[in-house]
Amino acid sequence: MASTDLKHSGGGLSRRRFLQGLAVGTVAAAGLTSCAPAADSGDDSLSETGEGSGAGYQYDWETAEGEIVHGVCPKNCYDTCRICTKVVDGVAVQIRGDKDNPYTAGSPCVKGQTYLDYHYSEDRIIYPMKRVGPKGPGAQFERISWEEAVQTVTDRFKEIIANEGSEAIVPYTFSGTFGLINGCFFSGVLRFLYRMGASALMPNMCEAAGVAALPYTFGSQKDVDPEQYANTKLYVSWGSNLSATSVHAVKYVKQCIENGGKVVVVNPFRIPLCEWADQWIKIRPGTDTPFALGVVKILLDEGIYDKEYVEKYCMGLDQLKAAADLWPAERVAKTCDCTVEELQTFARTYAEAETSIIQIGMQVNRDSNGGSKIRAISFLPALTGQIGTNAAAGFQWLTCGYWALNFDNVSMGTELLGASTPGGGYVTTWDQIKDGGYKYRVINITDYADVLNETGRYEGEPCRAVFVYNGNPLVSVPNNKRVREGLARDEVFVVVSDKWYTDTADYADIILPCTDLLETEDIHQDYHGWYINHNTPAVEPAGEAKTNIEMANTLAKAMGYTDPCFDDDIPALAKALIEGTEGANPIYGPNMSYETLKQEHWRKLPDFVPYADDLANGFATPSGKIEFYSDRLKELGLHPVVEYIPSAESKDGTPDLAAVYPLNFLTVTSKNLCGSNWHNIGKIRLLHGDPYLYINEADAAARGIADGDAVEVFNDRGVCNSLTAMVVGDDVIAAGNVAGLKSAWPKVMDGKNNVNVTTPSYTSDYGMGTSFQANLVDVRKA
Ligand SMILES: Nc1nc2c(c(=O)[nH]1)N[C@H]1C(S)=C(S)[C@@H](COP(=O)(O)OP(=O)(O)OC[C@H]3O[C@@H](n4cnc5c(=O)[nH]c(N)nc54)[C@H](O)[C@@H]3O)O[C@H]1N2
Ligand SMILES: Nc1nc2c(c(=O)[nH]1)N[C@H]1C(S)=C(S)[C@@H](COP(=O)(O)OP(=O)(O)OC[C@H]3O[C@@H](n4cnc5c(=O)[nH]c(N)nc54)[C@H](O)[C@@H]3O)O[C@H]1N2
Ligand code: SF4
Ligand SMILES: [Mo]
Repeated sequence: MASTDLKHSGGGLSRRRFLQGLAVGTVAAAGLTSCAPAADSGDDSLSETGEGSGAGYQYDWETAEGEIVHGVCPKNCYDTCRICTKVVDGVAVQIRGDKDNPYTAGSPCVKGQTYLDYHYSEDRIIYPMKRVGPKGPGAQFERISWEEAVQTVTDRFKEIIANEGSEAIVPYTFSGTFGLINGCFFSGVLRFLYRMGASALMPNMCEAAGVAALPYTFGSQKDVDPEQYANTKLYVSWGSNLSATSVHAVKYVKQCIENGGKVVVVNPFRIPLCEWADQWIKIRPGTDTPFALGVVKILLDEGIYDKEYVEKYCMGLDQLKAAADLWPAERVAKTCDCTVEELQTFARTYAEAETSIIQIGMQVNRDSNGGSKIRAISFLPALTGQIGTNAAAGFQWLTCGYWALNFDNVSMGTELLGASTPGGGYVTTWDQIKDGGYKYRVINITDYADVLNETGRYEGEPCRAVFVYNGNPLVSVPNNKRVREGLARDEVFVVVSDKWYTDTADYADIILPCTDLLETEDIHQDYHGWYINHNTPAVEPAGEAKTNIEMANTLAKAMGYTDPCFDDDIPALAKALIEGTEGANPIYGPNMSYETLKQEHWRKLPDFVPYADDLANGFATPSGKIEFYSDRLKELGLHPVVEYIPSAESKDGTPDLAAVYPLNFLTVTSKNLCGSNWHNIGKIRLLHGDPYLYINEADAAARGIADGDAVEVFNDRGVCNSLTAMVVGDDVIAAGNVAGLKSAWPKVMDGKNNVNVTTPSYTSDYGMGTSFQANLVDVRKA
């Protein structure tokens, strides 16, 4: 069987239409609430394969017979939509939002509305496959049995373990499903990998710098409930774009405005929310630290901070003042490409607000100085007494921290690996990893190109097999040309578990078919909202698809591992995850168990004020206070308050490089994809349209580039040749910066490279995360 034909058919969309789909630029405010009711999903003009009812079944939700099954969208998306599937005679016939859930009521996003197309797609891989012929684009596969697939994989793994050692088996996993059992962070699949002694992967692709930074200030991380955006007096969107990343949260920002609240945006690139904002500060990328310190200086100099609160609950004010004194307004304006007035207006608006929430986007932390940025921002709500004083005050970064479940029961890291899954938390240096008690080599996803090619930090450390599940490294990982070279090496045996012939799967020796949300039981935590959810499978797995847990248990047994843990099924793992947490964590509410969650489908944390307990009992920092000054940071060789170290590629940090490659390349999230998911699905491919490069008119003119020209974005790492110039004014992006969307599949774009051939693999200052945004390029007409 040939690899799926994915010829691009996304042309023909008008520029206006595309802008609407992308939700950038001059979009009417009404277009922001992109969470349309289900009835709007049948826009025939977008339909390639007809309306998405499973197997062509004609349904009427209200009257049709059938069973309604409660589920959750498992994608790596802020919203974690609660959805209901109607099932008739074993066939899923329609998907809707769970109307009882206020957050995602009504409907999933437009992508979620295509889940039935997705599920029943003829392109889906539902049988094990082996490659016949060469690796790479155009690879051919033929169907084999699970027995043959498992035998081939385990024979090769055993051979590698005997010859090069178990650590030469290198996993790649990230966010295909975000289920806690079948996902990547603490999943049951890790038991198999840890038992084998494979390299242990730090899954630090996304949020590691910020997760590491916030506890240095607050001792823990307690984000506000996004439903409280509606009730706050000032909502600050700081390097975020909910219109793309969390369509269901936009309504709460709208309610904030309707309730008389103000909105401020801090972002180098225009987002739809700018239409509604009282102020938009078009900050230069990478310079959030000096901007935040400039705000601190104004608050302190003008005495417009909460003195009583700071005196009582914070420590290190003098040292903070010294750090902020380096940033008088004129210097900030010059460094951040804003005006003194903009900075002052922001500072005073922020200080005056009775309540405020800073919603920090994740892109801010994907920078070599990303942890410092998040730490600098964290001082603002502390200075203004917004921490622990009101449910609608504080910050929002990501809420996973609340779900202190028994993750180690699921991964068995402590037993099998010697320590729990590496990554996130306080892990800031390789020394901490070395001292962490791991029995096997730890690798960082940030360095994946080096791991595969045995270069850099991994010089001389063999990579002989790659085991990919829940991820698409050839789309998502930085420095992608080198990732492709690594996967192409003859001596690297590649196993991919997926349901699509992704660019990565074209390098697979063996493909193992995985299930999707309609077929997979799991527990899902929100990471923006305050919900925990259970997904009930609605239908039987297609063909011979297996859940990740079934796959891992099958492989483990074939390796000869007789440990009883490989008999655990998903319900057993779900019980082990949740059991005992009621006592351990009272915020779950009464009777929290696997059984009750299964019956209730989802549960929200009870109302409470984040950090109110800390105000009463002390913060979980060494001093018990909010720490503007941290000895722990000093011990790690980092500035104990915070300092501006320019991004690893930037005008301030690397002027010589900037003379050759003068443009900051922002690679941001698409409303129409989730990670790389959906780019191969006809309707969504049409919505996503041709990928654009947003370029300021001055930069375009200097390069002889006209609107609509095919362009190449390049640096020493590679050439991204899939983009078309969208020439825009200062009202979208300033000269010196260009922006494109992340996560496009090369094979959907006639094999052209996506943005990640240009992106670097620097490690962020805190947490060893990625640095996608520290990326200097130039652009030329193709
Ligand atoms: N539709 C959809 N939703 C998703 C996802 C998806 O793929 N599709 N992915 C999910 C995942 S995995 C994640 S991590 C989140 C992504 O969430 P984010 O990373 O927050 O989303 P982005 O839109 O990529 O980036 C937000 C904004 O940061 C700005 N920005 C870039 N650099 C800087 C900087 O240095 N300073 C400041 N202040 N702003 C900067 C960009 O211009 C952009 O508008 O979204 C989640 N939700
Ligand atoms: N340039 C640039 N690149 C970026 C970013 C950026 O800001 N800029 N952001 C990064 C971020 S924040 C993220 S989160 C990553 C996302 O990076 P990845 O997690 O690698 O990418 P996904 O597209 O989410 O990969 C999901 C794959 O898993 C498969 N899958 C889905 N469900 C299952 C399942 O149940 N089992 C198995 N075995 N497979 C399954 C899907 O079909 C899909 O092919 O991208 C990163 N890439
Ligand atoms: S991708 Fe996000 S918004 Fe869309 S259905 Fe899934 S969870 Fe909801
Ligand atoms: Mo992410």
